[in-house]
Amino acid sequence: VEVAPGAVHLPGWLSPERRRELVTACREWARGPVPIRHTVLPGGGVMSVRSVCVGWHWQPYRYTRVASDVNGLPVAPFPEWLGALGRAALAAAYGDADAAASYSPDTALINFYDGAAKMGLHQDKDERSPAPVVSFSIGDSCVFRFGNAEHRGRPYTDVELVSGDLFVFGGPSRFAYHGVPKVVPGTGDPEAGLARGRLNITLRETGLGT
Ligand code: MD3
Ligand code: FE
Repeated sequence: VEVAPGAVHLPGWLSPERRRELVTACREWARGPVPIRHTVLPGGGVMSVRSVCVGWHWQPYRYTRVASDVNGLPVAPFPEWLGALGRAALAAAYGDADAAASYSPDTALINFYDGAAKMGLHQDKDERSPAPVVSFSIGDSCVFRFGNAEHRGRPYTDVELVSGDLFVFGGPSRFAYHGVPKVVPGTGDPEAGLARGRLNITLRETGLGT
């Protein structure tokens, strides 16, 4: 389903096995070397979601190899299988296997939402590559708010994201404002290995090279 130019939603794209595999991997990454934590913003605000990265570490508002804002350790490497999953996702969303073959995400940002966590409308502008962002949702459903690239606020479209959904944001949608105004506790997928909360995994190309 194309929600906007370049923004494609494929409900249920992740198989139950893939969901479990991703939950298992995220549990491991959440333990370290850089533990999952609430990101502290430069102004002193604390994000309600908890986050952990692999490949490159996002700290507002740049990517680094070491988590100098957490414990100073290098983040876990970005695994080859996750890049392959990103290429498969892109091919499925855009129906273009050739374009997908050159997609080489080098960072994954993992966000965990408890029942009260939200994410305000923002743009993702810290990457130096125009490549698409691939997003996987697992666990509790949420309301995902998808806006426009011009300014924060209307017009926007609210989309329900359910466990197993794939969303790809490329082309004109890559720099659109977006956020998560709420999650809906108790709507998840215990089969995936997540008893509560919502997991979102985004794959990106930082454009930073090796
Ligand atoms: C549209 N995460 O990590 S995923 C983020 O559900 C983020 O955790 C949300 O926004 C989450 O930055 C939304 C969907 C998403 C991710 C990145 C995008 C949509 C996007 C980048 C550009 C445009
Ligand atoms: Fe974002």
